Amino acid sequence: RQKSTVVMMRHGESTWNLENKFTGWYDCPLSEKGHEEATEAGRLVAAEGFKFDVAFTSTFKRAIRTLDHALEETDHMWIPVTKAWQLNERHYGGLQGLDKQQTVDKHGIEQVTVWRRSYDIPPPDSDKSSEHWPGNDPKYAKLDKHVMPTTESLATTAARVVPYWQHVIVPELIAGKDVLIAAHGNSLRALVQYLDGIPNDEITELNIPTATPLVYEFDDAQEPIPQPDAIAPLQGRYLGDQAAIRARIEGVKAQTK
Ligand code: DG2
Repeated sequence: RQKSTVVMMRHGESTWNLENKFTGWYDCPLSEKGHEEATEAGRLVAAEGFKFDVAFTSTFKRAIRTLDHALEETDHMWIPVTKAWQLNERHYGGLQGLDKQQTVDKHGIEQVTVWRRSYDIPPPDSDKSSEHWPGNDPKYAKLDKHVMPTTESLATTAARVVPYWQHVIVPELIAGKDVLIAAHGNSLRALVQYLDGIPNDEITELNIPTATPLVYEFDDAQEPIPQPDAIAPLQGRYLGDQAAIRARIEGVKAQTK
């Protein structure tokens, strides 16, 4: 057997995506449209006949629900699912809960673009007394508080996403398994930056649309095989109407103008 498949997707639109708020580790649900998008994403995956052996998602209900829709539509509700905090969205620090456009109005587009998309400059810290610090969340009570972030850049997000990929998901590929992942805009940016070798000064331009399946095939050395119709710099291909996908990507960028 030469190839393994990984289909990854960002969750469908969340209530805070709809309200245009910085979300990060805030655990908001999918919006009504988000449920529909996730169901549609599952149908696209089902239409191509993909089979999966294991699935991974974050600890957030927007991603978990998205995965559920995809598992249901592809008739894979039976496979093992791992919910890993390492796949959580990048922590947005002191920006969590703020309106993205109002933040631009206050701090300017340059500063907000640095916070949203720079490689290694994190947003301002969140307060450890606030509800936004995961160390105060009973969900993470059994984890070492030292690993709980007060803010994260893409670089520090990658420092937990990439080792999780290498130590937990790659062994599944080596065992010949096909994998489904539902995660987040920035945790997936960190992952594809690693998989596709995207330079730090180019990852700033990459935006990942909601609930759009992204298909990677891996060779027997677990290296991605460039897919036809991939949108550079990605080697994986998005499923669905390519013009609509490009419009969705632009929509993510336009959340701050
Ligand atoms: C969004 C990404 O995360 O926002 O944290 O606000 O994927 O969980 O909806 P997601 C957030 P941007 O970095 O695109 O502003």
